[in-house]
Amino acid sequence: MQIRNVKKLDLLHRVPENPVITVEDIPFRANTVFNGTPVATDDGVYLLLRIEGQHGYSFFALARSTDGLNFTIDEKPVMLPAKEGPFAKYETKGIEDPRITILEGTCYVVYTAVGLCGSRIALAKTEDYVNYERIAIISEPGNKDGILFPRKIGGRYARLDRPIGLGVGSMWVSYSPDLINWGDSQVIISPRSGYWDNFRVGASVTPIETEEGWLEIYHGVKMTSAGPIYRIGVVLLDLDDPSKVIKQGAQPILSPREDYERIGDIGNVCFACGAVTDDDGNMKIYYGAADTSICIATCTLDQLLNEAF
Ligand code: BMA
Repeated sequence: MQIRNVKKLDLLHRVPENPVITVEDIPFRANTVFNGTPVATDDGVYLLLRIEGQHGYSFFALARSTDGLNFTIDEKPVMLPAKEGPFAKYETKGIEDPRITILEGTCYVVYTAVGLCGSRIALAKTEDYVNYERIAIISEPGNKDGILFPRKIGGRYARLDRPIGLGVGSMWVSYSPDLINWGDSQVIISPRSGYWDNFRVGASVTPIETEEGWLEIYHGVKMTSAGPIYRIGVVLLDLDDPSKVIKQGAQPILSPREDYERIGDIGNVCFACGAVTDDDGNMKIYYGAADTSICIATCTLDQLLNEAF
């Protein structure tokens, strides 16, 4: 059933142009496009897109926009799974779900390297959004949804990630002196029994620093007899010690309801990979819908801080 008026059901507002990027916008043959991570540039907003090719594995392409809404996609992919060198054996099944963080003036991309031994988090950087330099694989297998914090915390670099322990996906924080060696890992939030995020939780958007704490927009998965449902929620973390939860939204801020979120290669998925906030606090949250298209939902930072908890 298609709900006619979803406006009152979710805190986030879908833009009427949704889906803003579909596979028909890609200038080469592909299967789907989803889970793009945005970055505000001097030219507007760029989105590093996850594209799944028709061969079945994922890689990245670049979309450019002056208004953050209408995008043009570069003619060729910008980052493909490594075919040689030390990364190759960890990317045989593709590269997925990039997340951009600007840290100390450098654009870093944390992505999931998928190989025969499982999923690992990898780190790369770029100066022009077209050429990417791989730096290191920074986790063991069984990990994904890695995102760097935009500044050091207590003198150390920090990241969120989602290791799978005993089949349970929780959101963790880890620290590093050099972005390559990571440790002091602590769990932050775990699936909540009886809630919309009862199966898995993981970081989605680069943590947003506010006076009240780090605002993290995360994804929560509910497992049902018909399969998983991916929704978007919020949690506020202590600025000095992000393993401490200040508060967590009891309800999601966006749930799959529209056909483009319900129907696709993986139905019932709203999966954010980044947000852009302007000087007035207006936010555009970029999310993959049904693993088949890229969509945008809006709100203000104040609304998230005041109404989402
Ligand atoms: C997660 C990730 C995402 C994907 C989501 C829904 O585990 O792999 O890339 O969008 O599942 O299929």
